[in-house]
Amino acid sequence: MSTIKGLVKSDVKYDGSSLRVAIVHARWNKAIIDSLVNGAITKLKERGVKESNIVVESVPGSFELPLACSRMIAGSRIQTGAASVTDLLGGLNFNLPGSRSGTPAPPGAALPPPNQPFDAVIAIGVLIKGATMHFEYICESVSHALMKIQLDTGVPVIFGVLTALTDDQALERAGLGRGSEKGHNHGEDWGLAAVEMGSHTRRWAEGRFS
Ligand code: RBF
Repeated sequence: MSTIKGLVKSDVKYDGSSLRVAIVHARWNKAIIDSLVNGAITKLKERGVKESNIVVESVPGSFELPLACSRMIAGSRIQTGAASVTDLLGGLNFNLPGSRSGTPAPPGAALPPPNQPFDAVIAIGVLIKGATMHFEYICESVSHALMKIQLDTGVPVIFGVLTALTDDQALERAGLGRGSEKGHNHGEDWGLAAVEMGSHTRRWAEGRFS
């Protein structure tokens, strides 16, 4: 029987060839995380995002995802010289030759290749309910914080956090189901969402609407 639930695929194949995307993932429940991250990367590449424009960072758990997203967005702006005073007050100091903060580069030091700010960030975590209230607190705070970051920065933050009540629920949403039904790897949807939202926000920033 057909279902009315779920994502309707877009008719448009968004072009990711000029986009730069960061993936930040937690390391809790790593086997599931790996599948989700791989699914996201596969779709980013399928849409033309260059391997050199895909940056992958990891943090211990999902609770750390919002800070990582926030600081990586700010850091990518500093790399391009597009940093605001707020970014700089955020305490970043990469000590890159040519960067505006940190120790001055020695004369003749090679400048790093110019990087563009991230067009989208995918935050990937797998939260599985345990015996205590940890699950509820982390789910709630992380989802609110990720939403806040995308609204505050204007950079799309793709919500790649599974909030599962059982191991099987999480496995099935990463295409790793233990039964005959393997499930769908939602990481693929997150890769596509990053390219779509990165393309939209660039267009909207130029005042172009469809
Ligand atoms: N992090 C996750 O990404 N997924 C989890 O399912 C998860 N469960 C946790 C359960 C407990 C009891 C604790 C203490 C932490 C858990 N974390 C989990 C880690 C959390 O996101 C964070 O990394 C740590 O609390 C350190 O800030």
